[in-house]
Amino acid sequence: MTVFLTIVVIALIGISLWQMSKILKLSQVKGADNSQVANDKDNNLQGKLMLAFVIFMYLLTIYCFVQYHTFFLPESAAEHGIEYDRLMIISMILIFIVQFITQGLLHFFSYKYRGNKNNKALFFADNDKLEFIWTIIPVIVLAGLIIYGLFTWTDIMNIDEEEGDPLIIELYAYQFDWRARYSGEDNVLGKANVRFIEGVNTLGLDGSDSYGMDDKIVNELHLPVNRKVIFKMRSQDVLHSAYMPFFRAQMNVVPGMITEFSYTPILTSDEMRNSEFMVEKVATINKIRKEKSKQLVAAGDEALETYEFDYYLLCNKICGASHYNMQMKIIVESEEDYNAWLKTQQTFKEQLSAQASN
Ligand SMILES: [Cu+2]
Repeated sequence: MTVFLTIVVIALIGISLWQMSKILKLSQVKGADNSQVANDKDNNLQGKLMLAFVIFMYLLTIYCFVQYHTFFLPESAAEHGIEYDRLMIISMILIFIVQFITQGLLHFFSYKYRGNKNNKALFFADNDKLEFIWTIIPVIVLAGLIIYGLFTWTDIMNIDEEEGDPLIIELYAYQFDWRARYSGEDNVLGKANVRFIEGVNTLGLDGSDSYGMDDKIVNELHLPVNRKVIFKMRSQDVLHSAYMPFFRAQMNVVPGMITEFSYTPILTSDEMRNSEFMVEKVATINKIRKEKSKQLVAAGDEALETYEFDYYLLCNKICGASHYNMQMKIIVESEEDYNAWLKTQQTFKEQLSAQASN
């Protein structure tokens, strides 16, 4: 309702301004310059505005980099992310250089050659050499960038299950949480279907498929460092998106089909926590939390907990009311720690018999 009223008020103000400008035009003194053609004074003003605009944009860009550079992600925690970041930075640098030169020239020439009654345009038909240069250089640069990008993309998206003893894990999304299913001793995920969902069988595993019996369903994703993981993603209800920014990974999770992504984690949670970038970032966050806690305590509320960094799997598709809170902790650890943790988790078969004995 407030939004509607605001729109109505803005529209009414607009209409009254328009009407006022009509009245002003009618009341203008005869003989004043009311021509629709720009005169030298208009051209001067517009030319200077063009120059001022590009200078403002450049200053804003520099300011944003200085002010917000801490919001960039740190080095990639997954192997393919190094290539991915390189492609990103090369593309960004190229775009920046080209835009800096072309936009600068565009606005500077608009200013320098702004309209003037005494100027006469020069007739200039064409210049083959110039046209050749400004066609061939972008063609070569863009083709190079596209080919490089395609190679990087193929490299990242190529999921080879035969290569390097990968760990197979299912990521299961539903409104509004995640589950991970480890494929167990046989490293093969059992078949599943939404129709089988019942009781402890929250992921709809097919009871007649023996591959599924040793599967382990958990709500915290543990990954051994330096081992390739293949994620097979399923959704129970709507479109979700598995987003792991520190691993440079994002893949849509689509009901009715299995999507895949694969990466090799190279930095453990501890290593990332102790990196220079993260130590500084966490210190800043905790400083803000401390300040906020003071206010909360003064108001009789509980103080905020001290923040500690952890990787998270997030949902990056607005999938409903609690989308913002759809997350699962990811712990990257040594092979031994991972194995020890996995041992403590119940298999699907154990879950079923626990349910039966209840
Ligand atoms: Cu979601």
